[in-house]
Amino acid sequence: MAIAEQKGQTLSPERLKEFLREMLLIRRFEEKVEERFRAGELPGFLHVAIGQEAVAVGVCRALDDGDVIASTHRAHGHTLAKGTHPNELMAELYGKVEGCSHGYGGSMHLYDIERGNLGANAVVGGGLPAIVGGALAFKLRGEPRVAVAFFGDGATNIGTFHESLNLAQLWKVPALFVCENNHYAESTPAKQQLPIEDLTKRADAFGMTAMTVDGQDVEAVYKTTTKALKHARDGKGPVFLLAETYRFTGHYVGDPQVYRPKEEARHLRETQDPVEKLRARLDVSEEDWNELDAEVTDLVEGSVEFAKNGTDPKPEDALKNVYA
Ligand SMILES: Cc1ncc(C[n+]2csc(CCOP(=O)(O)OP(=O)(O)O)c2C)c(N)n1
Repeated sequence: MAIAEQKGQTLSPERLKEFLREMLLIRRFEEKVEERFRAGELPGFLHVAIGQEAVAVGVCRALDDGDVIASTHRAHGHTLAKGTHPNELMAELYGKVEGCSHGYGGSMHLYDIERGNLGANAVVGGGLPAIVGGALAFKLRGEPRVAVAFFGDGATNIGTFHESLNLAQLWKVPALFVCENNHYAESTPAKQQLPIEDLTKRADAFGMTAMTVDGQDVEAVYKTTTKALKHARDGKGPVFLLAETYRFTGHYVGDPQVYRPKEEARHLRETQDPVEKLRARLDVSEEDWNELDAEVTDLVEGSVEFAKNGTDPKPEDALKNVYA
């Protein structure tokens, strides 16, 4: 794609259609994962980010190849958007050697170093210190790269969040802190866990530049991220990017969601769906939509096949790669 388009402020309909395809791929992937998990095929614990796809795609599309990310327990979308093939991600969820973490990780420990994914984290706030370290390395080596941490609103209550922002700002490292404010931390609504409403005030406390964006609008996320990355890459220091978003499902697959009104998720799906919003804006015809949907659905079905035919890790290899 043309550099001017990649870095500029205008996105062509073709490029936006690529964003739509990617969001739809993440949506279909997570729907399938939820289905296979409920069927008892996937080990472990599962969090999907259905409703939050525009943040993953808008941020990751704005990155350069050398930039790195770290993610959270809700990591499938970030991982796909950073370039991991659905086959490798699905194989990881099935615990297979062919998975992106070779079957050692599962949903909450997705790694893909080759694609600049420094890993998902089951520990809330766990990715932020690694991102400060990565950004410090880029700065010390004089490399024009940015390190990006994804985390939720709940993570802004965690010590590592404050320590990371403090050092990042002090050292003026090229880091981007992307807060996906979906207004819940597990079952706890924002009002019961956050002492402030405007989370950019968290960044103010460190004198850090902050930006806010509608996390349901992928183009807006892309454009704001582009600005934030330029700031960081130009040596002006880290940026806190607040993306206002929503999760349409429970905290985890199986969550009975007794902590929120039954109609809330339905209402959010009807009014805040990032995929539907872009589809409407691009005025995608029924025929084009069906074609796009069939293509990504095939890819997802293929990833399940790939994963099921994968190799189970050997029990004797369980302690390989354990360093401490
Ligand atoms: C250090 C730590 N504390 C608590 C937990 C349990 N826990 C898992 S997810 C979660 C909520 C996190 O909320 P948020 O950061 O807003 O992310 P979201 O789930 O909304 O994506 C909590 C408290 C944990 N995994 N790690």
